[in-house]
Amino acid sequence: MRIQFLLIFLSTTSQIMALAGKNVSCTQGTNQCSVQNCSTVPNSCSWSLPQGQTAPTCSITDCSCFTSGSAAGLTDLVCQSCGQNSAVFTNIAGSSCVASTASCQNRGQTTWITSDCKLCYTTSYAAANNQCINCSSLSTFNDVNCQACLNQYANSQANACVASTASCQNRGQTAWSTSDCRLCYPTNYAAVNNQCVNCQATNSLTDAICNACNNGAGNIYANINGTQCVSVQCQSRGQLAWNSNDCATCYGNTYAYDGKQSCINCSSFQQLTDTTCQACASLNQNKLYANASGTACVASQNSCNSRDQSKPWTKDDCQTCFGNNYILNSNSCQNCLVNTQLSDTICSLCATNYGNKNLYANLAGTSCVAASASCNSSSRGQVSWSTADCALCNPNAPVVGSAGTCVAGIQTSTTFSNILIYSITIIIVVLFI
Ligand SMILES: *[C@@H]1O[C@H](CO)[C@@H](O)[C@H](O)[C@H]1NC(C)=O
Ligand SMILES: *[C@@H]1O[C@H](CO)[C@@H](O)[C@H](O)[C@H]1NC(C)=O
Ligand SMILES: *[C@@H]1O[C@H](CO)[C@@H](O)[C@H](O)[C@H]1NC(C)=O
Ligand SMILES: *[C@@H]1O[C@H](CO)[C@@H](O)[C@H](O)[C@H]1NC(C)=O
Ligand SMILES: *[C@@H]1O[C@H](CO)[C@@H](O)[C@H](O)[C@H]1NC(C)=O
Ligand SMILES: *[C@@H]1O[C@H](CO)[C@@H](O)[C@H](O)[C@H]1NC(C)=O
Ligand SMILES: CC(=O)N[C@H]1CO[C@H](CO)[C@@H](O)[C@@H]1O
Repeated sequence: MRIQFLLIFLSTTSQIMALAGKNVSCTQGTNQCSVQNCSTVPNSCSWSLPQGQTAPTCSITDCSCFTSGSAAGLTDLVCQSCGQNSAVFTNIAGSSCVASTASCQNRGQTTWITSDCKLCYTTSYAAANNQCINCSSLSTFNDVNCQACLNQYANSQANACVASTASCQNRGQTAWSTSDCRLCYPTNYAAVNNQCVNCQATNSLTDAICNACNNGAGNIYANINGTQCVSVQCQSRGQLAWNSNDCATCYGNTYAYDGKQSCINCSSFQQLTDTTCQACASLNQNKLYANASGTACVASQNSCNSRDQSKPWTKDDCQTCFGNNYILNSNSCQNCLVNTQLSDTICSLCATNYGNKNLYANLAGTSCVAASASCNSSSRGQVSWSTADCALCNPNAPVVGSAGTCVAGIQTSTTFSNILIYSITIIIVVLFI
């Protein structure tokens, strides 16, 4: 009974003593402590004039009218009256009294600091540019926000905060490291000459880039055109001798080692030599020799351009090396398409080659003609001349003369001019008589 009474007494006393709000200053010039003169209050709270005081000093009548942390409608004035210790400002939501260094709702000139942001908003907030930002829903990724929220930096694409050792965007004096490049850039980057370079690049690659991108192991050299990282020295070959594998790796798979000191493009069709063609043989269906113009490797039996005496020419090689208009004539290749020094032998071989009947050289040796026998009288033997053969063999003597040989048709006109001279002579004689 006694104990029960004591408890009731104590609790009643403590309520009376602890729950009356502290005295605060409301609007001057009236005797009333009211919502109008002080501030709004949470639902079941009210202002009152403390005993022995005169307005504008007022206090919250009973601070148990709200529970900090789950209230609604708190004001700084309510918190000044009821807040515990230095929790004299309402948070932004008006749900609890907090011990920020200045008002949350009426900040005035006081700069925001992260600790106040966390008290005034929630712990996911931080101060950036004198504002509180919600780090849980960051949408602007810049260095200021990333520093405020995570003590990090915005990546180069500004779509995430990253733990680089310095800013990605305003690097200042801090040298780039490959680890920072990888954090700051979207794909696989590496630091080369204090810059971040893209390891996925397919142009302008150098040995330094390939080395950095592959951490000094594996494909640490750039190929010749800088499109790929490869395992052998290409751009910085120095005195190192080439071989066919390295030529293909460095220059591309149409390249082969020329056997001397360089790599050659086996798909090129210029200034080819036997050496070139032999170096390229495995890439070129074993066409071992350069043709006569050096514009193709061909499958002749022997060299086209420097054939030694012990390797006689064949008709096939003549054509492979020089072209289909060539025939073999006493161990040399003869072009049928010439207009000088043609002989019956040449014409006959060319006629066979072309499948025509121009078996004989004309008298001047300038073309092959389809005469019925040689144009050379000593070779012609017993075959008598016809007008057709005369015309074909020698356009200047297209007629068969009385001696059975070809003669110039002009003989007729010679006769005519003789007649003319006779006639004129006769006329002159007559005139003088
Ligand atoms: C408010 O002021 C009155 C009169 O001066 C005083 O008796 C009372 O203790 C004060 N209340 C508080 C909580 O300080
Ligand atoms: C902060 O952002 C998170 C995530 O979007 C959200 O759930 C939370 O409500 C935000 N906080 C405030 C106070 O708006
Ligand atoms: C660059 O070289 C590679 C071989 O290393 C080759 O495959 C590629 O075709 C070359 N690209 C150009 C543009 O020359
Ligand atoms: C090799 O030569 C061919 C023909 O000239 C050319 O098309 C090709 O681009 C060359 N290859 C390289 C890698 O230069
Ligand atoms: C060499 O070969 C090329 C390609 O077949 C051809 O165009 C050229 O006419 C040839 N040159 C000779 C002299 O035959
Ligand atoms: C004609 O043929 C003879 C014997 O075959 C030869 O000696 C002579 O050089 C030839 N004359 C011409 C112009 O080809
Ligand atoms: C200055 C001021 O706002 N005074 C007001 C105090 O509250 C009463 C009513 O509660 C108003 O009538 C006064 O105007």
